[in-house]
Amino acid sequence: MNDLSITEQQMATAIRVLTMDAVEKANSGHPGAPMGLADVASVLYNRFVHIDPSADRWADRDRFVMSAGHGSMLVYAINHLLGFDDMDVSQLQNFRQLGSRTAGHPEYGHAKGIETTTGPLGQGIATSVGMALAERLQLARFGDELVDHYTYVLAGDGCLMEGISHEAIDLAGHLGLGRLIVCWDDNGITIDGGTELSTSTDQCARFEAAGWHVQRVDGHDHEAIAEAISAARQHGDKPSMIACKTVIGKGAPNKAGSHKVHGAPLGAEEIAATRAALNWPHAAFDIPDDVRQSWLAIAERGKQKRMAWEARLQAHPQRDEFVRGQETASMADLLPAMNEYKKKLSNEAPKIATRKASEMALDVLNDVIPNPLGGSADLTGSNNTKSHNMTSVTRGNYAGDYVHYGIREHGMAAAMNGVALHGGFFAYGGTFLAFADYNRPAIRLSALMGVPVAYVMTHDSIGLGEDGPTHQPVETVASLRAMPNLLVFRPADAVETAEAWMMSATSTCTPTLLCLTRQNVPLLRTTHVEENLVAKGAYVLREADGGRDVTLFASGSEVSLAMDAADMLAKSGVKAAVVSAPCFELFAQQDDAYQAMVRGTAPRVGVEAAIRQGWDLFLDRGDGFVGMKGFGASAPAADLYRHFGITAEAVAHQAMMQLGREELA
Ligand SMILES: Cc1ncc(C[n+]2csc(CCOP(=O)(O)OP(=O)(O)O)c2C)c(N)n1
Ligand SMILES: [Mg+2]
Repeated sequence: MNDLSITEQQMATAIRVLTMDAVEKANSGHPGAPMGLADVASVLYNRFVHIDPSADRWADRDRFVMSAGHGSMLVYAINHLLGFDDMDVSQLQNFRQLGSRTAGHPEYGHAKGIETTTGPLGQGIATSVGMALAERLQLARFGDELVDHYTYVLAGDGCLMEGISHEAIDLAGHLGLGRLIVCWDDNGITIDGGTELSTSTDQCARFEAAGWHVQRVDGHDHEAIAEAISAARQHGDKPSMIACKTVIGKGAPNKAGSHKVHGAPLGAEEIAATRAALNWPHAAFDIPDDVRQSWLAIAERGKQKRMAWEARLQAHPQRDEFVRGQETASMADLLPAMNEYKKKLSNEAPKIATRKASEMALDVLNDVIPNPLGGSADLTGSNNTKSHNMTSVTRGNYAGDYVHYGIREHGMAAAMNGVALHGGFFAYGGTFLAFADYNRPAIRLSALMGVPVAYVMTHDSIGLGEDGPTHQPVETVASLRAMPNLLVFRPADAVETAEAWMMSATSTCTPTLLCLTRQNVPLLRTTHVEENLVAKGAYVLREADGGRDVTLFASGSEVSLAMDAADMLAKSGVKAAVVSAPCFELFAQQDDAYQAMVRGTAPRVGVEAAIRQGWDLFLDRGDGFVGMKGFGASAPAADLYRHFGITAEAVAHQAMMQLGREELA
């Protein structure tokens, strides 16, 4: 054991030295956390973690999340030492440089072995809850022959101070995610100085109160760390938190323990002193063979474990089901049932809220896709997210497929990211659209990482009525449309809602967000077509016979207003086309000719019960817009639409103004 710990000490030293040298070379970065956590990480990897760098997506690998993402060099140093083929020494030497895989903060998809993007503090720990949840759910479906892994997290003071940590900890404790193990880097330091400047919380008590198993260790005592992790692993159905007392920047003789080592290079002098103190005579980026071999042995152990797992999978009666569950559903899988459903809708023309239409679409969809995982932040009955045969996930019933995330929008969104990153499930979750701001930092990471989760956001405008301006989105849709790599759908009727869900369920690297009405809307797509028109983002719903005098553009609940306005204009001899625009982002991806055809050359009027921002995709500066200019109010929906002047008459009137004509007939 002694020998082991001597080598392990050197394994930790390798992390420390690679970190300080890479940060020095980049003249930028955060040496403190990786140096302080080097012992915890070395023990964790050396004795517990099972991953195979030659098969980085192996489904039964342990998940490792560096929640304190500023400590990215810890991840890069480890992945380099483990022999990941995309993390050679040049990557470390180009830390934080354009085109390298070693981004300032670890980014999912930039390099193998990065399980999630971290950097916005608190996201990592909250995302890991979703990973640990997916692991429990998968275990319940396939058993421990196929599912036998842990989720390990390193989290700093910052992660635990962030509000999202409360939601994450509470949810994980409640659901009994026993294979989630969080090591807290209890170094008492953040950027401004000592943590006593800004917090007095007893973190251990806080985790205990949320139902976690809690231990405290000296984060530089390898045997104590190992014992704690062993105990955490064996601790039944409580998630575990290990408070690891560490010294930030450990190893740097003069700067360790100070906030000065948090986010600045050590400098040549301190680096030389650190080398001497650590008894590390090797040049920068030079790792002695025996140390490298010790790290590579971890990779080899993982490979053996992975190969044994592959053999079990091949022989497993649920093999095909397991493999299929790891993949996104294909459009071909959905088409037969969804086309039949669309046809039925066009025939029956139900006048229903799009949130209800969403539930009906999910009733069909969830029977076809292999692995839906629904949920809502305590608004199940309002978001209509629980489809007909879904059952609730509870502590002890992980066979369920519907998560009651509680009133934790932010935690829900991060957990959904974690579920998607873990694999095995198509995760969607609901709340009111106005509360998208409570989800937003995690939605942003869904988009940045390109994980295909789906957000079901109901009550999407003043059309929700009496709950008033606190609940009425006005700027929300525009702000979400501003986010790169997020598809925002605002379907007009039940058919468009079904089509939006088809796009959502088959999306592979783009999250989707459905904005759905509380109020009933008429069915506009009365002629069945197999083509998914929502896929084009916007399309001509009604062409003007004999050329357009004006084109009316609308999304969601306002499309029917535009149709009514077109009828009114017809009575005045004005030929109006109506364009339904359920997804701006998809429209922007269409070729120029298609966009030009849809936009037309006639004067235009846009209508949406929201602000105009973003509508320049369809409208020119001089074109008209009927929408909101400020916050809404509390009243029945019909009164609000009249009060704020979002009516068919107003749209028709605006069209007449565009044409320089005074009065409607
Ligand atoms: C949401 C968010 N807010 C602020 C920051 C900027 N920031 C990066 S690290 C840090 C301090 C983190 O302290 P701690 O987790 O204790 O890390 P340590 O100093 O111990 O490495 C802050 C405020 C951030 N990355 N994310
Ligand atoms: Mg700290």
